[in-house]
Amino acid sequence: MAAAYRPGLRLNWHVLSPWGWASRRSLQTLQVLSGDLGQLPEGVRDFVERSARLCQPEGIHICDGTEAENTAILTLLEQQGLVRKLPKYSNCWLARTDPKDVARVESKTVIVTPSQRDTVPLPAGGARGQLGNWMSPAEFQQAVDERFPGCMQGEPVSQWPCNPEKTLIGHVPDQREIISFGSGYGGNSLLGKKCFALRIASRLARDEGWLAEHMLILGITNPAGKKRYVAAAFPSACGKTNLAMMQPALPGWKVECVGDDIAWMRFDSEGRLRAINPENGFFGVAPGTSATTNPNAMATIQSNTLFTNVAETSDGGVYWEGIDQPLAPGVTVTSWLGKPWKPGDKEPCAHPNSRFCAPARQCPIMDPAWEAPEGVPIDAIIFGGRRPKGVPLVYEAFNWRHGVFVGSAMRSESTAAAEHKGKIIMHDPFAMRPFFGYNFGRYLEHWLSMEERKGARLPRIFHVNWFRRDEAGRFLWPGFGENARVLDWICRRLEGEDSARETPIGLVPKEGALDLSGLGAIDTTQLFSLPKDFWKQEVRDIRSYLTEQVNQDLPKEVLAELEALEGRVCRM
Ligand code: OXD
Ligand code: MN
Repeated sequence: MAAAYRPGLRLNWHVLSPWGWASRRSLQTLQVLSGDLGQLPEGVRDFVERSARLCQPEGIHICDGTEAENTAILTLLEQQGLVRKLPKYSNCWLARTDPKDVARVESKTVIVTPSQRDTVPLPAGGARGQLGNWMSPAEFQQAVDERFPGCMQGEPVSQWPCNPEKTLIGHVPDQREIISFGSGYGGNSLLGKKCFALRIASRLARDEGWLAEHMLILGITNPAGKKRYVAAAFPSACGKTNLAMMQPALPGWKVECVGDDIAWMRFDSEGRLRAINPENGFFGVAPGTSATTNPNAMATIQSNTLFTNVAETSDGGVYWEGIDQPLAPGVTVTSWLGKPWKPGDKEPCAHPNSRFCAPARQCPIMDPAWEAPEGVPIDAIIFGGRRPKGVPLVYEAFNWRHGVFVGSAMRSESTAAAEHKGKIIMHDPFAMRPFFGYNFGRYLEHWLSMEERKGARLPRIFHVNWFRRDEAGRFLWPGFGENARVLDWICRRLEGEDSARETPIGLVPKEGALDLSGLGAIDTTQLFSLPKDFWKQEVRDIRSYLTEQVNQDLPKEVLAELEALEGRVCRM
């Protein structure tokens, strides 16, 4: 199962499976530029031929995945001005996209099923659904017919071919198909990532009894040599990559990375939940990445890396907000928009969703088992979000069912990874809101059903928030490598340590149970405070979200957990 997705420097067809069209040009007139159609498995050949007839490219290149091919494609793209070599590093490249094609477009991402309710719950009172976009097969067929015929004809007119007005990312889970049009950016066009490994795979997982989740996977070893693996779900741009590659600030601890974005998990014959990372690389947000926040990512991206929409230095390097590297005297910066830029300018030099795409094997702390087909055993699942107020640094769910509720109630400040504007607190259940491949109510049922699996040893569930601020807006917790202190407490809880006290929202570290040695002043009272008014409002918000959005499909167990929380908060 491992390595289904191999991000690399390659061309993207943008089409995995067009379905239905009028044949315009016969294949005889199409040139196979490289490779042999006859050598392809029948189904693949059929797909290529149908796609070529539909899209009418000048020629067909059958990828062989070799380094020579990679180099040839890069050379071609360089000649065409689509990528630039970054001479400061080894085999690193910069691509600047059309400024209209810079992030996932959730509003144009659809799931196609015969019945709307198979894709999304029907919201109460005619409210606008926020848990995915459904399109009927007929409407989708029409959309495909409008977009694909002849779409590969002729020379591209811009440096970055895209069609923002017509962008459409379609998924047909019943056929396991993905059909993407009009965008060349990230999750819209790296179809193995969000489209397959989350949306289609979550549906496969439900049908087959496993889980496909928006989670990092890391191994953590304590000073005594005891190793545990945990999986953690945070919404986009909440520091998943930083946590997955963390350099623990606590002496003697070691973190090793299995993956930074997606986990496929299933129970093995002994009842242990085992996880694999289905990706082969990292596609991380560049701004904020530095030798302080993520030294392992910085080491990973020194070679064989494709950067998009970062700024470029005149000495052939990359630059972005928070890179924390002084510019050498005389070195100038060109922004992601190709304009001269200097520190202090109002506009950022890199797009907030600019990225690096690098092979995972280059990360200095990849776990020895990161490609093990049987996966690594998961002892804890951690949910989290960017919550400036009210939510404590860490708490543990009372049990699996409560943990599923905690996942359903996740919220976070919005991100630049998609098209959202401004900093609002958005609901993002299980960090999967943009990635559900089927009705979220049924997804909750699927999670709840794990409890009934015979012999399943369920991981414990935790919630973390590294982003709480004081009244002056300052972070209350240093984050990054210091988050190892929270993982330490989680590991001790897994060992059965009696180091938690009960609160209305879950179990938090007892006084003195969190190792804060050498950290300086930390206001633990504020960090763990549970303001009653905040939690009353939080419960109201969760209730209106779940009852409005999940409506008839909300499992009664989740509603019961919400009501239990409501009762505990009222008695606070
Ligand atoms: C990502 C995301 O990983 O948007 O790119 O979550
Ligand atoms: Mn992600």
